[in-house]
Amino acid sequence: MRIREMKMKKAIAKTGSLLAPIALGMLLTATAYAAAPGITGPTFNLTAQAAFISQPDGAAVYSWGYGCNGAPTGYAPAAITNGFCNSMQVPGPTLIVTEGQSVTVRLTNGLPNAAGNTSILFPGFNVTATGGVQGLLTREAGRATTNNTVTYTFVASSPGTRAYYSGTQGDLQVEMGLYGAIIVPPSSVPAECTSGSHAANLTAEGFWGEADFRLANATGGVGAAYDHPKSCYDREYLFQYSEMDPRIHRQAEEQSTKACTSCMNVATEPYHPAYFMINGRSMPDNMDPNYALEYPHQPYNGNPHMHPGELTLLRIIGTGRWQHPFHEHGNHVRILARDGNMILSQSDANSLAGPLLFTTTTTPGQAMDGIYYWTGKGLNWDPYGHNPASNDPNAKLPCTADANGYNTGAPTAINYYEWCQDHNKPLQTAPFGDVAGGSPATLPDPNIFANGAWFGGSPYLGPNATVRAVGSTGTTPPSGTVGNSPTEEAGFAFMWHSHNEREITTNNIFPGGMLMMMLVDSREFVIDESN
Ligand SMILES: [Cu+2]
Repeated sequence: MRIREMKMKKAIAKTGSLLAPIALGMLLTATAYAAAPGITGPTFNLTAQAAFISQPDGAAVYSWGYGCNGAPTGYAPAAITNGFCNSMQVPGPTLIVTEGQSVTVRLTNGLPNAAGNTSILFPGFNVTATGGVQGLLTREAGRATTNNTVTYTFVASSPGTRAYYSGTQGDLQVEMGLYGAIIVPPSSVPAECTSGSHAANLTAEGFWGEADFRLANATGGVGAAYDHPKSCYDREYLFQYSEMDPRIHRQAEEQSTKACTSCMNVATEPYHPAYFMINGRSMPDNMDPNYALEYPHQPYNGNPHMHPGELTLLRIIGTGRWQHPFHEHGNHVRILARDGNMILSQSDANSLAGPLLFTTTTTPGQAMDGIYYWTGKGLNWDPYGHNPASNDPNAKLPCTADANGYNTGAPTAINYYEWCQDHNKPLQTAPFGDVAGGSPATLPDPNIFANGAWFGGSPYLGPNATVRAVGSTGTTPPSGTVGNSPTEEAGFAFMWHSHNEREITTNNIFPGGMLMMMLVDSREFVIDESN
């Protein structure tokens, strides 16, 4: 897939299978955002249980997952107020603790008797396990009332993103869904994160009435992934990549009612996965909101948003058995850390030494943190469609280059962080909405869906962008597809997806699987991650 950018209105279609252009108006539903939601501790009472998770082809797949054993201490980020934590979910609850906290995780085994024991490994931490029964890799929650609960304690000794997963019969139990993430924000945020472009982004977000959805903001409005000034960030998202072979799940379901203990015998080879998931959901389900009630056992979505110039922290975990070559269109991703270890230059501890990745290829069990941003630099045309001849004041905004070439003088400007070298170079100069004259480019007719159902009728960002874009027949963009007011989303949609093309199907039907859209929104569009 090489869909460079498309223009679209609000978030995306929720549909059973294919995107049918004729149904576009019905497909456009409420906005759905992501952030990195989870539960707070430092004590967590978890259980491992069975339930059915849903797939966009209509399948209800028997799965195992960690969930909350009673109400959690709390939810984060605080700006999300509709959180829930049921007794089974895939992925398991994202555990959010602060660097230095002493963490206690109590796990009670609620799996079928035939499934046997279960456990949790916390790679990267020095764990003490008590209770339960001794297993191969750690102590496990057993089958008897006397050993049904195991307790893991450890100090969240360093910041970062890490995986947790079953340490019992991992080839079956991780496949069944027993995995999750633990996020440790640093105990304090470096001073550098409160100045410069981060302070300006904060000013801009506040000016446009935006809440802060970062986890590392205990002191208010600043974020850092690590105890390091090169790890400042403006937004964050957590993406856990996994796949499922429905044959394995079907056999586990068939044997789950056997009247015997630890007697399940499910072959985990040969392996033929048919579902490829981001945070436990396949596209387009992953574009529905966090905590959407139709997914009681899949509360987390995959639907990133950002404004130009913001540094977006990607917390990435490979949880399945396969590697997934995930491509973030729009820019490369600078890797900050792997498994909670920052990658710094050996000769200069102030410089990052992680690779700049085209695809952030996941490795089973490995976590990584990376920074992504988009500014429009290098397009060689003005993504805002500024044209000094226009009658529209929004098409005549100034762009004053800073030392790096960006318009950063006024954080509250709509075109904050515009790349000034391309200013006043609209793709289309005429017909240009309200302006007549010669033209280097004719835009496609927005009424013809050959451009794709997500083409919004304008190649420009921001208010009145659709007014400034006129198609070959002179028609205005079709209703229901235009983002024409500040309350309507009119961002550039960058397809983020696995480059293993079978992985962007759901049970072999395209589109589906590991596919989502990064929406780069104009500044005046308030990114609200709370619903
Ligand atoms: Cu791609």
